[in-house]
Amino acid sequence: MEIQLWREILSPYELAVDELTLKFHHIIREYRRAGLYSPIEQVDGRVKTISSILDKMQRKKINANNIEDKLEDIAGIRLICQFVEDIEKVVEIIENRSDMEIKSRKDYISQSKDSGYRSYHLIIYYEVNTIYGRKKLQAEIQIRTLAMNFWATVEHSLQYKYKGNIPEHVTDKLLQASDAIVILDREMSSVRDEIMDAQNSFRKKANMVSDI
Ligand code: 0O2
Repeated sequence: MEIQLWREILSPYELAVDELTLKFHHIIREYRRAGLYSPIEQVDGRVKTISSILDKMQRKKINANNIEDKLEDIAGIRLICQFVEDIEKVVEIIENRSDMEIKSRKDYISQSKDSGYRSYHLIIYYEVNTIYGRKKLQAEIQIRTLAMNFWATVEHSLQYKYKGNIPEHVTDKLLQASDAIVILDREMSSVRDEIMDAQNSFRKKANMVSDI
């Protein structure tokens, strides 16, 4: 496929990622301005690179005619939470929005992947307006804790380094680390209320100073 054609295909996805990122950032701002704890801590977004699309097409035997149908994560948003409990709240926020329609979900938190990967995935339908008109496209939203994200980031780098064939002694370590993260998230949850209180008072104080 020619580069110009790729640009045309990916352009609405760039718009979707920009809009969704902005909207989730604004949710954080709204919570904080209201003096409330935000269940979303960080927002990240990306459009899948052409080489990564081509890899996945080959891996999943996807035909060039139905890339947009079959590849649900051309637009990807990652929402990072501090605590496991926040993930449910974030899903609820998305469920209640009129501009995002949930198509499907994958709960890799209750049941982690064999690799040890944990995250909650939503595939949504989202409409963008371009100069050619309206377009309803799919986007993947990954929701996970800071600790789960740390694990996924490290594992992703190792997948890249070993080209998908991570040596067994390293995968064993990763599985152990994944279990340790469940324990860490559980421990952090047990002090969630205190941490939330502390952060709220800290933010209120910081806001008062910046208002002067
Ligand atoms: P990238 O580079 O992040 O875009 P699969 O059949 O498992 O390949 P599928 O059916 O598309 O994937 O859906 P799934 O399982 O929900 O995975 C989608 C995305 O979740 C992946 O996209 C990764 O971002 C992330 N993910 C899934 N499994 C793992 C894992 O074991 N480790 C890490 N670090 N991330 C994972 P891509 O396109 O594979 O990769």
